[in-house]
Amino acid sequence: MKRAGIPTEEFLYPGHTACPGCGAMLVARYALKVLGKNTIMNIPPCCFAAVPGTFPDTSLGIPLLYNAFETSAATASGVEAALKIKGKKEKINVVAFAGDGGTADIGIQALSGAIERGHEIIYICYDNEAYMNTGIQTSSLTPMGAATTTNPVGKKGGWRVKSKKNMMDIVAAHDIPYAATVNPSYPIDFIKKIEKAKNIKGPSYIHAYSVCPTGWRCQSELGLEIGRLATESGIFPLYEFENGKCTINYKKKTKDVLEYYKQQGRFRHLSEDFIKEVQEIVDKEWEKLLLKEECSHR
Ligand SMILES: Cc1ncc(C[n+]2csc(CCOP(=O)(O)OP(=O)(O)O)c2C)c(N)n1
Ligand code: SF4
Ligand SMILES: [Mg+2]
Repeated sequence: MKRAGIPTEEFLYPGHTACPGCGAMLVARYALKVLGKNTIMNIPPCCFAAVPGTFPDTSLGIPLLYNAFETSAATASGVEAALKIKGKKEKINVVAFAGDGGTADIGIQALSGAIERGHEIIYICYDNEAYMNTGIQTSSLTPMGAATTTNPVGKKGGWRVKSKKNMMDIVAAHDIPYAATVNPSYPIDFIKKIEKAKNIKGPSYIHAYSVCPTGWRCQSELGLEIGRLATESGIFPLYEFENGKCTINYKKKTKDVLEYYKQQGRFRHLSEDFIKEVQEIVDKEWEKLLLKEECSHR
């Protein structure tokens, strides 16, 4: 059953130990609402491995397999292959659910291999933009200007000066059947994309915006608002690759980087000039995305 376009059934129950306002919990909650009970989750070390609870208690209503940090996509591939060998008639969704560190850094080789082999798995990266579970260390998805414990602010700078790795482009370069960005601030778009990922033949990749009030030094009750700012500023655009075709799902770019950055303590040390530089990069990336869409639909 759906209410206002959102499935009403829950597979993530109260009682978990995530921080208030944790975006990863919303990402998992929405994804599981669509995927349902016939789902197996493969989870590497990350916040989401720590928060559902310790045996025999769990706030997850589906089976899960904990895997080594670098092996989420490989483990999910193995589960998918094993289910085939066992001749299971009913469709079981095999999901890898990993953080940005576990995806863009240590797990990238396993992810690349799984897509290349064509396993029917749904890989969800919840991107909270740092290694949060071990104390807010920089990952290759930490945004430009952010302070982390490995990029601490000092008199001469110290914060991260590089932009994020573009995971969507990396998976698209594998000719993946389906890849999409999702943001819990846009639940209907989120639900539709998980439905597509569930029904597509072969591997799919979901890149999920995931607010972390603890690591981003922002107010926990502002998570959804901050999420909207991320998309409305073009910092986290909503788009998808469907059999090579790129479609932007939200085209109003009405906010600027400053509005988004000033909500978060991890950016509070930045000068106006630095933020202008970030704005130029975001604008350029947005133009490139528009072109990608135009070219792929020709
Ligand atoms: C091989 C290996 N290296 C390091 C760790 C320590 N470790 C556990 S969770 C974690 C951080 C994970 O970061 P991310 O994937 O971004 O997920 P998040 O914690 O942010 O949710 C690290 C470094 C580990 N468990 N295994
Ligand atoms: S540190 Fe961040 S990602 Fe981890 S549980 Fe807390 S809010 Fe969620
Ligand atoms: Mg992370």
